[in-house]
Amino acid sequence: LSLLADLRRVLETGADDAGEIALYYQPQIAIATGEVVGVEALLRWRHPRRGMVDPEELIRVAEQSAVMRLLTRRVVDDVVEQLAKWSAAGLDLRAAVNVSVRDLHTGEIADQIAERLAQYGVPPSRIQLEMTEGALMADPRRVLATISRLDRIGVAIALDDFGTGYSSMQHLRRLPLAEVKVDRSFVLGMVADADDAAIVRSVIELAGALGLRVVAEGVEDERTWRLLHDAGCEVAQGWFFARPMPAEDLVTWLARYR
Ligand code: G
Ligand code: G
Ligand code: MN
Ligand code: NA
Repeated sequence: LSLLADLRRVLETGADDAGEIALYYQPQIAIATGEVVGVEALLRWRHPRRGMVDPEELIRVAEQSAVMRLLTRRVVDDVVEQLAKWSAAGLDLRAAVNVSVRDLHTGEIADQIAERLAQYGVPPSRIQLEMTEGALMADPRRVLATISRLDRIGVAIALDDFGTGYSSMQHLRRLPLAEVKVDRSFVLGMVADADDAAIVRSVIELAGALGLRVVAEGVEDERTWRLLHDAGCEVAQGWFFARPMPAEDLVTWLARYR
């Protein structure tokens, strides 16, 4: 549990001079036009002794305690500040931020996002939150209250890892969602497994019928990209285009991509 202690320390105000905690950004591409429509922010922790901490372990550790709130606060602050920097440089990107179950149990996150957006003069349409269906299992009423509040502020919500949870259809009907992200396990299997391909195609169709944007994550090769293109998927994200990268590298990547 010393990892938790280290995390608590590094998240204290002004304690991360070395920039141990950083956000990497992965581009999202509109399949029809090839345009970059946004980025997903993904947490990275370069631990001074352990090296790069596995992000899933980082989240698992943080989620066990109140540290998750500090971590999410840090992520939101960094992303909004980064959006303002990009905007000043003429890059009007949209960034998606992953949130955990607990982040949605109070309205605090909505207040914090609204405050930061106002402080940096960033429009709410520039930030989007990604939540998993697991968040809804724990305390559906409180989560619904929070995401309704975010929706009113103008912050869109995506349902992440879609297809891996329970009562997926109900969530799609009940929630003010803007986007569905097909879980990468299905996308990764598309080329080799007809069932995976069928699942992805039906999620694309369902999302379309419900007026939701659909993003396929985990696109690693051109054949998958083509299958998604032919299935009418709107947005793709994955190593085929780019791995998650530091903000500085993204600017270079974009310049070369265009
Ligand atoms: O980035 P991959 O890069 O390995 O991310 C691993 C897992 O960690 C994913 O499930 C992703 O959603 C989650 N994750 C990444 N960044 C964040 C974050 O800022 N907050 C939360 N809650 N989860 C994150
Ligand atoms: O759970 P969530 O969807 O938020 O997490 C996104 C995760 O997917 C991150 O860990 C990110 O590094 C990873 N990822 C992004 N693109 C690809 C890809 O093309 N292939 C694989 N295997 N993982 C990817
Ligand atoms: Mn995500
Ligand atoms: Na996902």
